[in-house]
Amino acid sequence: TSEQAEETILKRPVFQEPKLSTRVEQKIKQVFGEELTALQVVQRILESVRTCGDKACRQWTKTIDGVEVGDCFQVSKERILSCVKTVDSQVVDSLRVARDRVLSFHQKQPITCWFTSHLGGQLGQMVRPIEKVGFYVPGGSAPLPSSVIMSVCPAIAAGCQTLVVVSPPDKQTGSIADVTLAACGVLMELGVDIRVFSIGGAQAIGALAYGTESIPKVDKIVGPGNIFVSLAKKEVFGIVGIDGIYGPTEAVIIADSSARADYVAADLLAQAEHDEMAVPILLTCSRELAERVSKLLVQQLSSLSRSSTALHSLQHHGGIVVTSSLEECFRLSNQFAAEHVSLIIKDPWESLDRITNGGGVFVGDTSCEVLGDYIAGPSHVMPTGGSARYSSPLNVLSFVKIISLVGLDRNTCVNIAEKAATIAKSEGLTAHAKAAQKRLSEDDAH
Ligand code: HSO
Ligand code: ZN
Repeated sequence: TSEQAEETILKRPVFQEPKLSTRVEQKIKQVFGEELTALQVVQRILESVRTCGDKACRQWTKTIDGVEVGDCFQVSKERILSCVKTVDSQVVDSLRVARDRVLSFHQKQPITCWFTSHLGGQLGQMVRPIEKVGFYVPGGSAPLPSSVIMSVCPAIAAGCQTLVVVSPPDKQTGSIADVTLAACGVLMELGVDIRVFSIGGAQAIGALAYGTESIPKVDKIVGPGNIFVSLAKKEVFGIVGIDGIYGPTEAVIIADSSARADYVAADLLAQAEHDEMAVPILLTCSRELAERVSKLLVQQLSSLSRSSTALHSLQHHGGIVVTSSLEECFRLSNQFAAEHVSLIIKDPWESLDRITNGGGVFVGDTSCEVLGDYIAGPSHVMPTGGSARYSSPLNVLSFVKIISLVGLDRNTCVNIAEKAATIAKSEGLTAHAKAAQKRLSEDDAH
């Protein structure tokens, strides 16, 4: 019920460092020789990267990832382009279609310079791309070529010049997955220069924030990562910009009796297979739908390659909530502010006004989240953990700065200078007051 859900799956803890698994705790003890919190680990790594550059990066990559990097973290252009040729051509072609759609979507985003004369002279804004951007592409349990497309395309649309992709090398192969490199190659086909480095974790964030001998310092770091990456981004914020702090992925499906239960079950499972911590939630006013979905989840689960991950996510972080009305579904969904909100209801377009929070809204059963994950158009990097209450998915605005423009004419200057001087005096800033008052008479001696 709604009340139970509010107390359980929809209740978010205030952001706190999650408890580390015993495996990770043991690893920390082995690497550092003592028990440390995740934040302490991150602080040590960042400090060593700041002071020792590549040498520290090489050492952390060896001790943490178990990979020996040679002279250089950078993946050569030849290697990237060869992956475009060797990776399954249907995958590469699909990545090209995704690239074109995602780029085209972001090129349409209306972010413009504007000027107005109604306050005297010209006031307005100029828009300039952030020059250098670092993209963190997680390695983890699956290679994520889609994250390359979904993070970098909005930055290309914004006109950013230096694009630096970092991703952890795989333990077995010692390299970034071929398919992830192929995604970088597909973007390079557009004529943009992308530099790719085999480095992950907090050391990658440190390298991008401070710069090392081989890895360039950037102005902003974007993209999701594990808890160490997220804490590192928080730590370097200020030295560089960041897009946000991402937690486990979340989906809320709002469905009524008109929904196809098999679609709803499939969409919940797609979310659940990401991660044991992933959050798949169905909010419905139809008990009958809830029961059918519940049965189908069990049936569909058995055929999945990651069924144990999906089961854990469903059992511990997901659920089906039966509400008394559709209105109640929207209330709960807005309160939860999920990364993804799907509307599988009759006349979904009529309900858009009811949505106040959510990273992305997926309208109707032809717009399932999975299409958004890979190819629809908007970036799949969306706010999680309730941050959709105040932040947005990656988009062109994430990669530009607005520069305010003040170009007053003489008349306006004279009209408002006295008021400015008055406020300045109220602040006790007499130099400010004088600088304003000097503008009052044109024939003042210089
Ligand atoms: N649903 C994920 C994105 C993703 N899905 C990548 C598959 N690959 C977070 O929005
Ligand atoms: Zn997904």
